[in-house]
Amino acid sequence: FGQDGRIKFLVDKDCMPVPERQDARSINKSKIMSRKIWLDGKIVDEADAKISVFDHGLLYGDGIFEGIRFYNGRVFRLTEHIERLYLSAKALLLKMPWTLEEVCEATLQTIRANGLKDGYIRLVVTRGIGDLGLNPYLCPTPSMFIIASGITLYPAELYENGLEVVTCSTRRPTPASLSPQVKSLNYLNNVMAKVEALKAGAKEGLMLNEQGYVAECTGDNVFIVKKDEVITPPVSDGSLDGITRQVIFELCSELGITIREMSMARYDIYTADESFLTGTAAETIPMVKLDEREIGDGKPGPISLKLIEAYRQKVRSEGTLF
Ligand code: PXG
Repeated sequence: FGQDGRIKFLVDKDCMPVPERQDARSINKSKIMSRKIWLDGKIVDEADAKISVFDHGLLYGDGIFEGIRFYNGRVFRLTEHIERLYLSAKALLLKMPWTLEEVCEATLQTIRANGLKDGYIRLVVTRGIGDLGLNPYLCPTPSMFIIASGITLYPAELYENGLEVVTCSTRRPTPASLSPQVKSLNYLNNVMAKVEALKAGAKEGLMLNEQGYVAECTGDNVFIVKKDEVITPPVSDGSLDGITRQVIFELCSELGITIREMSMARYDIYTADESFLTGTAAETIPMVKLDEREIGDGKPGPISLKLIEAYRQKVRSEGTLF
């Protein structure tokens, strides 16, 4: 564990992260042990936060999640995240046994129980306990658990120097299958794409849609800057309708920067002046290389840096107090 209490990862020669400590029991004995989890209405110790092996969230990936950050004693865009959770639930015919307000309050309660000021929330709703067999109607009650902890997607120096990204062969699924808007517990396309990127020595992977247009990265939305305009693919090209993406639209409008949506091919990123990625976990981070092509001069660009700074200020000054 680092000084911030988060698990630190070493990177092996294949660029596959391995826990610094392999023994899960030794991990459990350390300070992580003190984490409190909200589980179906109760705050319990991490060691007691258990889900049945017959839960369809585990058996079939039948469930949904949200990732939310809190900064400086405030949860950033709490309502938007919980609203998106409810939209995912609706798409999956998952009947939430709690109101939106109750889920917001449970989120705040979890943060308070862990005594944190800054961190990351993972909110998971599973279909619940059922029988073997896909039928979700045999699972009477969904389960919800909320973890308040930390998350570090990329090393700190990459926020200064920028990320190198490679294109993955794993595509974003077509909306004719499960919509990419649903934050479901089946993230295997993204996990496999991430593995491809890590195997190639990159920290992040670009995912295309079925037609070969840019959708997004494995956990972040993609933006380019060209001739002082900020451009991002429409969500209909296969990205998640990111909440951080939405904040970039707001910041551009506040700062007088032109922003628009446009379908893009990899060529558009290769030849852009600047590029950056956004996501709750990733926050805002410059992308300086794609598939060995330097983007612009290969350094974080001025408009990206301006937006990144504005984002940092916004997250620390807005949000739901807890
Ligand atoms: N695309 C995908 C596929 C995502 O999962 C984003 C874009 C960014 O959306 P927001 O709303 O966060 O701006 C996400 C969300 C992780 C992790 O552990 C990543 C996300 C969420 C939860 C966990 O890497 N990204």
